[in-house]
Amino acid sequence: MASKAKAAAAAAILPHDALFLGFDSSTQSLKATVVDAKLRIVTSEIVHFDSELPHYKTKDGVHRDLSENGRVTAPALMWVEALECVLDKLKKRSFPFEAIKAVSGSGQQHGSVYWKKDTLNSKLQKLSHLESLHGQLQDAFSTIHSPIWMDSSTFVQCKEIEEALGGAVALSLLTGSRAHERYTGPQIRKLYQTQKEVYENTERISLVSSFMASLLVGDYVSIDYSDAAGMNLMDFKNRIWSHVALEVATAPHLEEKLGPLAPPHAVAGVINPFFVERYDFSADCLVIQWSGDNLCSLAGLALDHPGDVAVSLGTSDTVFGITTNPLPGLEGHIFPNCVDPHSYMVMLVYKNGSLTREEVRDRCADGSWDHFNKLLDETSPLNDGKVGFFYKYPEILPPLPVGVHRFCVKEAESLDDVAEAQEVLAFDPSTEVRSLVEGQFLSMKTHSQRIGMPMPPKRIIATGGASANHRLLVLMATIFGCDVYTAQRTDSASLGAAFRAAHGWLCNDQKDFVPIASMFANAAEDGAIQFKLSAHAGPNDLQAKFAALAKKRAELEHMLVAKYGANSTL
Ligand code: XUL
Repeated sequence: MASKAKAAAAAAILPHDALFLGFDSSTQSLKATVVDAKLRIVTSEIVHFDSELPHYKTKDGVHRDLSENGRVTAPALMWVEALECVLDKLKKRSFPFEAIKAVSGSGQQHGSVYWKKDTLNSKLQKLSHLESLHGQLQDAFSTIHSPIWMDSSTFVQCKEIEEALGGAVALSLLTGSRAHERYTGPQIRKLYQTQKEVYENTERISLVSSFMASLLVGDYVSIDYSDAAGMNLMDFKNRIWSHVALEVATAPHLEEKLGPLAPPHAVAGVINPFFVERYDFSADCLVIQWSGDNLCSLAGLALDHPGDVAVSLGTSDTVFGITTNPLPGLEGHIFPNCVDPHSYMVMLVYKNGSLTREEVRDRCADGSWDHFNKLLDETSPLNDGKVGFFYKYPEILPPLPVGVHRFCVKEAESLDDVAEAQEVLAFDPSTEVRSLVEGQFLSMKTHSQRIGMPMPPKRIIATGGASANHRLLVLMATIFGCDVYTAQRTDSASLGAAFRAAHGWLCNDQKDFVPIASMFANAAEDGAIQFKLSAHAGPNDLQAKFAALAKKRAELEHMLVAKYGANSTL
């Protein structure tokens, strides 16, 4: 280890008896994960909203408004009660709260909470440990319906905001993303336009992350600048609110309702006496700024260098990674990295993930993954130039409607003109299966590069249900040209929040920013940041051929978007 790195690692030693608590306030549950000073998981606990807090009458943690297409909300008070509930569960197990040095958390991104006028003075700063938290805050919100990331009812506001800021690309260059219906700015604008009295009766707007942190501190906690990039409101390069995005494009007097921004590794405050009295937290336990769930997952998967990428193969497929050179445009999302002030997290979300793979499996492989894998083995990498686009659901990346498009690109490595690609109606089952999975990874590679990810990546950590399929990982390693590791834990967000609690505590202790990599360097061998090497980068010549095929596929995609493209902002 170089001496500078050695010094950093020495400074990054956590007190040996310290514990750090991370929460994940997600769509369906609130999870708590505790790690020790060597980053080993000590314990975890969870509260499921539907089954354990049934009086809020949520389904999958949310309320879908049947009277309004696309409206999805959740009751903020349920998240308050869940916090008490998860801590009560830990207390029942005699968990030693007094050993916790710092707490942080992860919140579902984009969701917003509207605090009613006078709540800070009359309620939040006056919490009594003799009464429940949710009892004291039941009248604290100007609307009990908090819009969340699943909401897609703000199409009109997205258009208005993009127009006000000079178009979708201009908005993306400023805020890191074009307007999206789930993003907080369009949600706030809609509230201002349709429920003006609620907007005017609001003294503070929090994200789910800063809301939960506010409960722990007993004061309004700033929005951190990583999660703030999911709002279409922040100048993401300078990490300051954009006056035009706020006041001109979204709603008047918004800046005073949002309060200041804070670095994600900063201390938000010390824990409120409510938690000291009720649960025996130490009075000097720090609350570190909470952040968005995807950002916390990046920390939980120990991505700590530019070129580190995570690919989650789930209901929707998500790709995120670290770069120092983000390229904002019409695709994807850019956020300041929550554990490194000098880099960014770029993220791509695909609607067609596992459910689309399952549709092809059911159609071509009798519903069997074994059969699906056998079909994959019957074809060779590059699929003889057979390329497919499979959209069981309207896709956002690229914006294309439901449909399947199949092409034969004669000789992938020698064809210069995609016009020579021939569209066909059907492939045989094994070609179909390979064109699906190769297509998904080729698309991820192309779009990652387009948004500024270094290519090839340094390494990929694969997560999500489909990462259990080794053949998919081998293909991923070949197409991206890097080693692929697996992390089977599904709680990277709460784990990342616990790591961030430790990291924030360290930065505060050192009175300076400490690179998280030096904290990871001191983790135990059996700590929570060990990953299994699952697939080696494929041979170079094959990687080069895939790079050529990726180019062809991108041209075909461009052609499809020009022909069928939906100008969707979902
Ligand atoms: C990201 C997004 C979701 C939420 C909920 O843009 O909308 O991933 O963060 O997990």
